[in-house]
Amino acid sequence: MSNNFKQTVFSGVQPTGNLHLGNYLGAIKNFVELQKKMKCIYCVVDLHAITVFQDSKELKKNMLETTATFIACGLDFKKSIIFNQSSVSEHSELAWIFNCISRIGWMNRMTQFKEKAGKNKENASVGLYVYPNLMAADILLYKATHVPVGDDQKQHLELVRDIAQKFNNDYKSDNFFPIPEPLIQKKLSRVMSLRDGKNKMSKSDESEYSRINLQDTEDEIYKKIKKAKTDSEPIPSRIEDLKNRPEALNLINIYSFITNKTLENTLDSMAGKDFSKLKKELSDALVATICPIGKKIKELKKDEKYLIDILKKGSNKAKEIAKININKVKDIVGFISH
Ligand code: AQP
Repeated sequence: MSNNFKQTVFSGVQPTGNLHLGNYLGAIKNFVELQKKMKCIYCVVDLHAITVFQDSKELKKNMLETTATFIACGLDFKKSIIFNQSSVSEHSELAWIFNCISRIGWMNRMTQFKEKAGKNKENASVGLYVYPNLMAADILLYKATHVPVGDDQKQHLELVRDIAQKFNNDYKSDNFFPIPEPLIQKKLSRVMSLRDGKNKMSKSDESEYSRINLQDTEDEIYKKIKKAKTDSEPIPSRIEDLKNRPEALNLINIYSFITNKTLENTLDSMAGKDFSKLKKELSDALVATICPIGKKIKELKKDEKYLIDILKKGSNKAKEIAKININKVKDIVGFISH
């Protein structure tokens, strides 16, 4: 169904703190590749961020930092649209319409809400509960056909597809919204915590040692990898033998991805060795990849005006598309626009 649409990429990142290796390898690296071949729209999703309380000064700082990170990782604001979500009010308008399309049963199946709300579900914000409907609005407002995300967002993307389909069916406007395709890295779809290989690397993990931040110094990277949890077994020669060793698998996966090797190649060269050799090589590779990005982020952060200007220009471009599409949606729904 999406074949009739102009190929458009949309994705967002929350300005909720230091971006980390998981955000980079799982999502942003792919954003950079895609801008070489498709029209891309990348958004700093501040409306999503406030589903969990954010200090207003911190939020502003994080907005600029995320924008700086986009640029430092290689996004080109002349080629792609880079903007902040709250400055294009059509996101919220479409999200409301989708709140009325989406079903409570669908929301109740979302595992990320259950994880983030934890035991105290009654006290979670309503925004956190309907977060996936806003995500659907972000993507469909631009009739995006492709969405690069980490594996953790797969379920939300399926919901976006259901919402698009239901809107098209309910309003008998077949083919109005595309049914967007998730673009999930096959080789490394989920970077796991360095402290617990069963949980994803995440900004909100209390332990700094669970993640490599893109602004970490050389020393911090060496220290964190040295302390990364492994087990007492040596590196095996077969992938199957990593099945019940999540921390070992995570380090080997990151190493293979970042050095452009297959998992088999890594195991061939490392089998029988203990983790200290892999950790040393992994740290070297991470320092070579991450430190130049971190340095660039720190430089860019000094020029707030430049970063705000990028967001402003991007928002104006995004608004042009958003206005046209929201007016069509309003017409389909039966609203009278003035
Ligand atoms: N560990 C990860 N591995 C692969 N991809 C990941 N992403 C996040 N963590 C990993 C992908 O990064 C993009 C931006 O994520 P986000 O900031 O919008 O939200 P998130 O998924 O909630 O990220 P965090 O770091 O885990 O934040 P908190 O701690 O606040 O929940 C998305 O495409 C995501 O898939």
